[in-house]
Amino acid sequence: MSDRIECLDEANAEFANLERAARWLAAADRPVAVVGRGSLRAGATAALLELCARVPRLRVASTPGAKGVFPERHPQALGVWGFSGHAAASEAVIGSDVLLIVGSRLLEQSSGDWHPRLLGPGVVRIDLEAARLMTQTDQSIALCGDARRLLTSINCCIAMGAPPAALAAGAPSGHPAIARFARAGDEDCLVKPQGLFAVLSQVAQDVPICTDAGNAMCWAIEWLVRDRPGDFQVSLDWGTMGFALPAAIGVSLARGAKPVIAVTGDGSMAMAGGDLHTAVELELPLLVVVLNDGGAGMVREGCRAWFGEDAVPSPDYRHKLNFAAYARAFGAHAEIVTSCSHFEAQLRRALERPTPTLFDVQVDPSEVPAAVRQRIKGLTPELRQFTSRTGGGMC
Ligand SMILES: Cc1ncc(C[n+]2csc(CCOP(=O)(O)OP(=O)(O)O)c2C)c(N)n1
Ligand SMILES: [Mg+2]
Repeated sequence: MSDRIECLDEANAEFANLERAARWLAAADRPVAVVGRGSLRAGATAALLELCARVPRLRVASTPGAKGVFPERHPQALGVWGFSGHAAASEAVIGSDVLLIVGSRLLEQSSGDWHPRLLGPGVVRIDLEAARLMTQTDQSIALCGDARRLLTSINCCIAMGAPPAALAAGAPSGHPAIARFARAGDEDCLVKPQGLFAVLSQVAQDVPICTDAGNAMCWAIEWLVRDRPGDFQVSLDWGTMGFALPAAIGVSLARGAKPVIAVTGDGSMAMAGGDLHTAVELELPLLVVVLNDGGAGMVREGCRAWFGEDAVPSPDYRHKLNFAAYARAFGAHAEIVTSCSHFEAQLRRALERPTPTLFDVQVDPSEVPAAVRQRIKGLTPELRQFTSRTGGGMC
């Protein structure tokens, strides 16, 4: 009997919290949702879209690893909050009056370096793990359980309440990277990575993409637009070089040998490229895009900031690798790419090919992702005394 009363008490408490969360969201002036990989696992996309329709002022940012769980071309999408994310998302999260956090562990990469805004006021946090939720106060609401179920319940509460608030003029504008695509071109036969990701966003809209540690990961989080949950895979916690190619083989097999794209660096490909042999043997329609910048790009600027021009070991390779020749030796089709227009044409063809294709893309090494530049600030001589970092590495 007491068990049943406890159960009823818990259900009543949850309902009161759901109702309060719904009231906060519906009445907010600047509501923002941060959606993490928990929403992906819960299959919460439809519930999030419904919430957006019911709360037209709501803007939605995803964490880097959950890119695509909320369609980035949606007018209420903010892009990515956290590591290598978008300034507009960061401003919106920090300036929000109600912040809904759905299924995120809020680690370094997904918390904006543990930004104090996440501690309240006006925070509604949904998580499957009770231990991750903060103690509830009158400034915050903690909801423990499946993200899809709880969001659906919030939607019901909003539906039972007042009609949705009017759309704030000019507020939602969609993913910030889309507006910049047109400006990212090529120069001097070297491909701008931003332009490359613009092409991937447009031509490979429905093709899953796995990205490696290194600059590929940063460019992708910032510049790739994803609209479907599960179409973006990245090893963020471990940041392991060599993740993308085997991950892409796994995703392709899991989806019935469908095309999948692995975006990797020349260093990562030198480490784990042998897996291309598996893709050739399995006759998978895999596309491997190697950002060939002649070195360990992600650590290049950091090394310079820390050790100067004569860093040992040098992040630049003495011998630029020829991955087209390497791929052909395995029996894959290969292209050397020196412009975005060439890449676009060849990408369309490769998507029709039933077997692996490798693109050896000659990227401009002088392009440094914003996230890397940001981190290097902590390595500059003036700031060295305040940092606990002991080397020039980025990861
Ligand atoms: C297994 C492993 N070793 C080392 C690192 C540290 N690390 C991160 S990025 C990077 C350089 C990656 O070079 P590349 O694959 O060419 O990518 P780029 O940044 O040049 O695009 C290194 C050494 C790591 N993350 N994982
Ligand atoms: Mg490289």
